[in-house]
Amino acid sequence: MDSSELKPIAGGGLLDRRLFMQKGLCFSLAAMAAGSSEASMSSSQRLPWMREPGKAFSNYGQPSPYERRTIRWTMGNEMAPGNGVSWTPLHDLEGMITPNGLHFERHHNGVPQIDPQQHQLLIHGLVRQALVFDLQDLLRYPMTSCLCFVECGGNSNAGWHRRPIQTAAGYFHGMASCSEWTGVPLRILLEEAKVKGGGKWMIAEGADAAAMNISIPLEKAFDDCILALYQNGERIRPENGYPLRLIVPGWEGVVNVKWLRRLHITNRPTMARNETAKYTDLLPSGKARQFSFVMDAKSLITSPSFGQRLLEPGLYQISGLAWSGRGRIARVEVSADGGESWAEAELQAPVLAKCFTRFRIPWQWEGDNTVIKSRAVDESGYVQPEREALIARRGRHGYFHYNAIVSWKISAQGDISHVY
Ligand SMILES: Nc1nc2c(c(=O)[nH]1)N[C@H]1C(S)=C(S)[C@@H](COP(=O)(O)O)O[C@H]1N2
Ligand SMILES: [Mo]
Repeated sequence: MDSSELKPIAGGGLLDRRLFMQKGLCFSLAAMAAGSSEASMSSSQRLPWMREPGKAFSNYGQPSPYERRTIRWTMGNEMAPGNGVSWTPLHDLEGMITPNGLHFERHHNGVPQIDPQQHQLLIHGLVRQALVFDLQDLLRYPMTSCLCFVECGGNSNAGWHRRPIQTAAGYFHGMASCSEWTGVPLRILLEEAKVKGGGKWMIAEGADAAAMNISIPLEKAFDDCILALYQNGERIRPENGYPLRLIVPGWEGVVNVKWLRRLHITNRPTMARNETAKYTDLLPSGKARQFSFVMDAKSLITSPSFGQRLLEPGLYQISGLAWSGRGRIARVEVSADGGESWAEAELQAPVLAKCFTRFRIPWQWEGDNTVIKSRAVDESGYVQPEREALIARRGRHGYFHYNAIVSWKISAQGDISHVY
């Protein structure tokens, strides 16, 4: 390959995003690997698993034992073990879908072990006809799928800390996961119940011991909410709401009520704990933002990122995730010189609304100290803010809804740390 093709298109060595797709681009590492695999093919050097029959079949697959470090990081509460969080290891994953066993978790009072035969959904309140469904009923309705993220409104909250937290990308931003959710469009059931004129809100309640509830405008319920029964093709995991969960695409996690048992149609919100004391943002004016449901655009470089190491100068692929509750990601820009210059990353198809979008860009690292970061722009024109801009807008009393640009510092030795 001719070296002029490796001419940077922005500072810090960012290369044209189409480069990886051009013929003739090969890493020198790839050539070395080919040599060694030839040697291992000779019969005298057959590795143990090539010499004897493998393991028998299994009823349910598990990851390779060599991948046992790709795990959720859990943080419980000693006083109330069922109240806590676990984070998706975004830094160890690729593509856009989160494996079910690695979907993040946020529970207020543990995971109920629900017998699906005894679970029911009630729709009542300001409706002409109150309705009760068991799962057998729901499974007969027409279904649809939505590939979308679920993100806790408290995700990335360490970004508000005065000093940059030093932790892996997923254990900082991984209260966000992305799945194919399949189930019955809520609109169908609401039309069956016939909402009365005054019905403007719905209060969704879970069957967990917290009986967690939250108010959702009916307009959204009629738009794209799903009563989800399946997650990435299989029935929803207990941790994520088995046997029935409300999916509210693009809106903060807490409205995606798990273990859904009741939808109460009302004329106003109920002012539940999670829409008053929590998930609201105290602004510099002294007023609080409330019902800030839509998750603003965010992006994050997952590779290279904190905890990984660049072993030597050379060609790398910067890869990360971007998403927006407002719709599709329009573009992601990457900087490899601390924000002096930016280049557009390649977006991996399909680019779907309210869904994780994978971005990539080739990068020639010369072995210098530098800062890499990404900036998402969504189809509404919203641009992911720098941290100072977010703080100027929201002040310093916030805890929720942090979506500022994330910067990783690369040292001349190739170590990676989190910086503001
Ligand atoms: N019934 C019920 N639904 C719930 C919760 C809960 O504790 N109980 N937690 C909420 C919060 S705050 C979030 S962020 C999401 C987390 O969904 P997950 O655990 O599937 O990732 O579920 C929401 N739905
Ligand atoms: Mo949440």
